[in-house]
Amino acid sequence: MQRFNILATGLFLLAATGGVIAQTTVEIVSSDYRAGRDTNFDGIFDEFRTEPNTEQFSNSWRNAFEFDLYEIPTGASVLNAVLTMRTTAFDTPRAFEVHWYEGNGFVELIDFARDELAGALTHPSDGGISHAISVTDLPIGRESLERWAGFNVREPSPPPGATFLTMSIPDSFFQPKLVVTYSGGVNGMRFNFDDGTLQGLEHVLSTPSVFEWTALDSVPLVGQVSGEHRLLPTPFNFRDGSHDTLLLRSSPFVIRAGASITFWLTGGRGAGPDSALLPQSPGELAANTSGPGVRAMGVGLYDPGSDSYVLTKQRSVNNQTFELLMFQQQELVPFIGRTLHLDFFDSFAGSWGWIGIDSVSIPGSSSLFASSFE
Ligand SMILES: [Ca+2]
Ligand SMILES: [Ca+2]
Ligand SMILES: [Ca+2]
Ligand SMILES: [Ca+2]
Repeated sequence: MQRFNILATGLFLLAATGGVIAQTTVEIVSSDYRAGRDTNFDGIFDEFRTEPNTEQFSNSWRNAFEFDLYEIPTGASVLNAVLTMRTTAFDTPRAFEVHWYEGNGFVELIDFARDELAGALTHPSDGGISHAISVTDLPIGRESLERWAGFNVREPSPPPGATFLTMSIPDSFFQPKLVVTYSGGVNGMRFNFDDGTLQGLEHVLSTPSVFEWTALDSVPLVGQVSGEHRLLPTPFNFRDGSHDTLLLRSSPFVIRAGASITFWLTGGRGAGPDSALLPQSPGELAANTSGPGVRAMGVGLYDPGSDSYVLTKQRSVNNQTFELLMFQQQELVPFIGRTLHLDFFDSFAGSWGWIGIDSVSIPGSSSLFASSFE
């Protein structure tokens, strides 16, 4: 599961000025991690590996993975960044390369062909070997790199007849990790719910029923993205049942250029392919899960001026795995400078009639709205 672990916060370093600079170190696991192959060696990657162990590279295969820099505030100074990974090989020694690119949260076929050398490594002897390379000099977490750091790994010249060089698979202990130590920076609005509260999100509809989203830490069926808490419908045993419509709203923020709004949802899609219409305004939502109006589950960018949703999203599938969804910076271009809210809504009941929420990030847009729950 993708997650962010704060290894150490509140470490203090005496600065040259005599002041004190807070340092934070985060260990980030890849948000996406896949293997891809160039089947005809023309430099264009053609297919993803579909087997569950996506770790093989060398020959025509490469691995790529992207890290979500969610925990690193906008404008922070990166003091140290180290990429760790583990390879296994026989027919050693083996020489391989790590290349860097600016990601977008998902590994796409084109990402396997990105060329910007971050480090050249050797796998010296038979068996499993852990590697660590410094990537501090890459623009990780700075203003120039919005949210995602991507890497691909390749073996340019595998020895003839050699067996594969492999990396530890996603979700395993030795999968690639990015460990970043930073100081400073300005947080936008971020919601991880790990203090057990809504962290300032507000139930908008006036009749908070016995059934509503709360920050839970003890539901074994559902994973988490950050920490131990995520918003789930409560009581969770009633998650598929009928209820008054839930509408949870952020405080206002200003859309800024070059920033995506991201959030992770678990649970259901909310409506079948033939009725996947999402509301164009909060007023279109049914008052409850059997009433007239739109019955849906998802997320909307709410414009109070027009009382409408300028963009909406829903999950793509029904399952308990958290899915990363986003309003990408390109989608947000028409709304730069506008003051909007982020809404989560659920007016849908039935099989997979629930959603859970974690790790919401609205990038630093205005210090007026800076997070107060760090
Ligand atoms: Ca090809
Ligand atoms: Ca990508
Ligand atoms: Ca959380
Ligand atoms: Ca529901």
